[in-house]
Amino acid sequence: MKVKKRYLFPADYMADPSVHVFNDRLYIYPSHDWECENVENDNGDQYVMKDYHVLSTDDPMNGEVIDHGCVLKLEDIPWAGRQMWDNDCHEKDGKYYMYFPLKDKCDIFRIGVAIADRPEGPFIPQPDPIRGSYSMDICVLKEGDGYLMYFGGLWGGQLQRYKDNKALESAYLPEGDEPALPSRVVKLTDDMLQWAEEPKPVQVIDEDGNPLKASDPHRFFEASWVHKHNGKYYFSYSTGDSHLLCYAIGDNPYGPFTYKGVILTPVVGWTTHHSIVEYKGKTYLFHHDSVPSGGKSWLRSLKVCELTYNEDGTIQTIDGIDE
Ligand code: FUB
Repeated sequence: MKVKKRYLFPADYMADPSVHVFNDRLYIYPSHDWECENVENDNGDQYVMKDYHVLSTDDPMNGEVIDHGCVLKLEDIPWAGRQMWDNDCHEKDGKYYMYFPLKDKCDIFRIGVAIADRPEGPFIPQPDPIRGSYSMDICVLKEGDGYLMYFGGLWGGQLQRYKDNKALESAYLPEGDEPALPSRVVKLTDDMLQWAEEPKPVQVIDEDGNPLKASDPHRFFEASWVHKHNGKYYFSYSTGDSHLLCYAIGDNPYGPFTYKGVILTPVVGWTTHHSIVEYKGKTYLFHHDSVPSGGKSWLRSLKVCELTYNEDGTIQTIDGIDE
């Protein structure tokens, strides 16, 4: 279905919005896209981001969107190599913890933590990444007194280089009828700075209880997001090379999640990436596309629209193309 959408921040190219409500206000934690001369490739070398901004608003469809400026940059991170991809942020005891994927000096994605006293930063990075961390695309969910981190992405996201949380000698991407590579979920330590356990796979299963196959265009690729609605957990994600945003529903934040459908059909641009948040009684889908840059996949623009549930809790599919 076609719905009214808004480009949230036309002044700059930003993508991968992670959105939370802090102090009754919506805070948007996007990636900050940069022009790049590299050839586009499956490794994502064209996504050369070097810093993060924070945006905020109290009316996503019509209100003013404030840019709080650059809150963290590559040169401030001691272990930095290149590429600051999708981050997320959460609050605990009045401190704000930003989790960001960044390649280290060996070109391996690790997950860093940076801390602020306010949701709009500035964020001060920890000297080292989370011990044992790997891959990218982070979402943090508050669950009771604790916090869960979801992460992982294929191809340039490097998830195929790991099995059982250990680096493989050679990357392995399942094919055909093999179960698709899953996203990962892990509890954070009380101080929010490390993983408190071994990450576990996030299973997306069909109505018969079988994991989605590697060849299924609806299987997980990257951009995990989890939100709650009517007591259920909604795990949503990008399918990458089939360019969809899909979702699955479960009773437990660790899964399994039963596949339910498509949230957003393909947009202009290779990537699609989102977050879903309830605010002032409405549910919003934040995402990005590459219409304003004339289709350059590495120059994306933030968008927002309302999302509608059916009575049975399923989500109405939104058209990614507006014209
Ligand atoms: O922005 C860089 C990467 O592109 C993200 O990490 C992916 O989710 C995709 O949007």
